[in-house]
Amino acid sequence: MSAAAGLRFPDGFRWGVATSSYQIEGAWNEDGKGGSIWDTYAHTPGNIRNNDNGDVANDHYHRYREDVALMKSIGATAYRFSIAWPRIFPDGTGAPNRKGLDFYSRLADELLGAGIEPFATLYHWDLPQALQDRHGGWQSKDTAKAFADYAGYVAGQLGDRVQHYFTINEFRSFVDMGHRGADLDIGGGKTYHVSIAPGLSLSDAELNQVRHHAVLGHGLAVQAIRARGRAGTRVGFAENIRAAVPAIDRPDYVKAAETATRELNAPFVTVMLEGRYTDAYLTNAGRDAPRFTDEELRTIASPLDFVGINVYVPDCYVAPSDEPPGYRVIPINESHPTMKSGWHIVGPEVMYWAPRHVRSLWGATPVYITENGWAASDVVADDGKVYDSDRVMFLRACLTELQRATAEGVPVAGYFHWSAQDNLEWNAGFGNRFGLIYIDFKTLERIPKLSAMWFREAARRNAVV
Ligand code: PNW
Repeated sequence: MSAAAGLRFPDGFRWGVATSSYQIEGAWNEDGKGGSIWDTYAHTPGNIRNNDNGDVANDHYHRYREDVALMKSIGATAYRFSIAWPRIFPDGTGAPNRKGLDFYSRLADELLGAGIEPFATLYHWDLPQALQDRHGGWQSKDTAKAFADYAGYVAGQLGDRVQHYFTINEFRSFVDMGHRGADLDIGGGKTYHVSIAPGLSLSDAELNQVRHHAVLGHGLAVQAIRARGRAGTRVGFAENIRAAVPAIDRPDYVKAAETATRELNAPFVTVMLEGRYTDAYLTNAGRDAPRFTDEELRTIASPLDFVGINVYVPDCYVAPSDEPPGYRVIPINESHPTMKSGWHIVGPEVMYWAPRHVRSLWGATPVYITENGWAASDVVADDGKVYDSDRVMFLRACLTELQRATAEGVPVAGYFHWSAQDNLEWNAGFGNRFGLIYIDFKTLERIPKLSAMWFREAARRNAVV
């Protein structure tokens, strides 16, 4: 027995894989589906590398049976997928489209039949275009209300088979990158600019208001799901938390990292778990602060059954400081390793610190790692196999850190790898591969990679291997 075989996870730990609707489904205009802001964005030349789009993508809409069988074969016990809002409400609101719902109903049945627990995300960025056109999408509170109606409807319809719901995936990504564009720190003082659908460039005040509407939509959806779901329905969010890593594991550094994490997440995680915007956030925003009521804050902080965090990268490394705000962000060396996507600074220790901070700051229990993954330039070798040794290295390093958190009592209930399969990596197109399963985007053939074998073995032993 290798030493690593001793790194076991708690009993009942979920070994999951994750995807999202626009990135894998295809069938963009079938069975009554309405257009989404991603259909519009991807159909506009120049927005996506190679002008790739999700019209066909992995054709998962037609191949979901094969995909569920593959997930089973690689040992997944849970699957986090997203529901495309415009399949259910083609116009955003109004009459539901039965055929759209039927797809997710069939998918849920297929998963349960394979012994895989379905976890549904209600919003993974494919907003009905009709809502963007009608009132500027998330710029309007009406979108938050429409989202709650849609979320409650789905929970009512699927709640007999789907128990776990994530309201919104990555508030920070879709709000900030979609409504402003974000400059990501890629080390050496350099930044990388990304912009995604709907591709707006709002003012500070407008952006802060969109952020507020997004967390309000989450809170309203939590209430709607509770009202219309079944007994046993559980709900939370899935946010790419900004986790600060203490440069050194020493109490003063850890305190600095916790302080930084609370402030860095002020517009999203912090307000959803505390029911207030931090003083520093409101002071810094000044006249551009969001407009809100106390009642809205209570809605935003509706009690949750779990917290989901997407963990890829350390947001920053910090040291203590005697000056306010009590921490100092350390510059990142230009030589610091990054993964293929460029914006991914490699730092597996964030997989320990992120859930630990969530517990120490907010006492949240349980925590799910709703995404973690590695972009690579995978190729098919002469023998027809895909040897993603770099992804295996990353997986082992991240799960070793996660196991350390669970061994110290941080309540992590499961891990979802991003992604089950290679897919449309938003504006980076099909070139940035994140899957455990390789997709040949010409033939749509699926090939489990070396990392899928690693995942299966880890899931089977419930341990780092
Ligand atoms: C997440 N960034 O997106 C999403 O939830 C997935 O849909 C996506 O495919 C996955 O991570 C891999 O990228 C992000 O630029 C996209 O900082 C970009 C950033 C972060 C998250």
